[in-house]
Amino acid sequence: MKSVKFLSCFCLGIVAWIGSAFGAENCNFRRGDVNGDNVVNLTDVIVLNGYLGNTNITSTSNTLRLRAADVDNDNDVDGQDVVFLQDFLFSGGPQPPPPFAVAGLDPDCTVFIRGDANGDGRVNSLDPQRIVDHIFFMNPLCVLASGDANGDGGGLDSSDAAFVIDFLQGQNAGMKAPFPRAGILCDCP
Ligand SMILES: [Ca+2]
Ligand SMILES: [Ca+2]
Ligand SMILES: [Ca+2]
Ligand SMILES: [Ca+2]
Repeated sequence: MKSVKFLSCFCLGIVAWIGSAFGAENCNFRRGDVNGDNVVNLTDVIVLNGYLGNTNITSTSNTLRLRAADVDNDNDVDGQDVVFLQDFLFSGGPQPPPPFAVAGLDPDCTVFIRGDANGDGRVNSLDPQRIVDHIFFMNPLCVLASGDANGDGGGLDSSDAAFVIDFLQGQNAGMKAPFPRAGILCDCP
């Protein structure tokens, strides 16, 4: 029954994704640009506060760009990032670490949440869609490990999309770490 259910979800997903399948995700970000509008301002503080105030990991609201939300680059997303961003914007504090002046990729360690394939800080119905987008439509995930929902060592396939669907339906034990708090993937030399 589980495989039938997954196939049903899978086919519905294919229809839903077909329109956006060829628009590759832009993985570059500016640290502190929490809402991804390429400007770092008060709106980002508000969005970050909204995210932190809603601790429901499966919520479809209060999402953000998780990598940009680690404003102080300490590999976690928490209240300290709000303080850092406010200090920078309004009190002459230091600017966020790179990438900041110009959008780019994280030069050292990238925060991610397992199962949060689209990097919006939540694990919800958009994430199995994003995994299939990666597998079948050549739209690579920005952080490959985020899509390895079943935690089988980095392999990414349709079983990871199924794992997220089962998780959302309360039918498995849930994700391995990092989850629900962000963890890190280091590409350091
Ligand atoms: Ca912004
Ligand atoms: Ca942080
Ligand atoms: Ca997500
Ligand atoms: Ca996997």
